[in-house]
Amino acid sequence: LQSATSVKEYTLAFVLRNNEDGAQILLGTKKRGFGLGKLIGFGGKIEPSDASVADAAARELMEEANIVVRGSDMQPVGSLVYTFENQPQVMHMHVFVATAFEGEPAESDEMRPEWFQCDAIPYDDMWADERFWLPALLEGKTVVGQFDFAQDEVTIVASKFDIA
Ligand code: 6OG
Repeated sequence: LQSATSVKEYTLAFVLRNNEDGAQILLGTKKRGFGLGKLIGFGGKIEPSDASVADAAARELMEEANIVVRGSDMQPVGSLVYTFENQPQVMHMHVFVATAFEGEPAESDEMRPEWFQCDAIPYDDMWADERFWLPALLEGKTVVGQFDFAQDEVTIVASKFDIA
């Protein structure tokens, strides 16, 4: 596994709901920047002004999907490190699940939100690591691990993760 010379902290939050169609997950198509065109959860860099990691996750959900989740309703469910070949900076992503929220998801400059059935998540449209751990999170489990990506941002060169 590739090692770090500097680490940037990120959040990633998945909002879940139950309706007459069954369990659903809120995902968004990334409209700009890193991961353009990919379907992902909502999140971004933790800012010095964020009071906590959970608050950072809540802020990103507000900015990107226009929904309100209280920091205390952000359930920490994962800690994942990403490296990219020939890139000394690594990402540390704090993963959350929220089942309580207020508001209707709405499109932002950065993301186009959409509800998906939890049993029909289009993993082919997501970062390649998600298929390995998101199903476990939907069963109430947690994940800790590392994924090393090639420069193409598609190929996973090495990985090590624990689901509990
Ligand atoms: P901004 O740079 O737009 O935040 N993210 C990843 N998520 C997964 N599952 N796999 C990856 O593989 C990822 N790389 C980044 C973290 C980017 C958002 O995308 C997530 C952030 O929530 C490398 O601010």
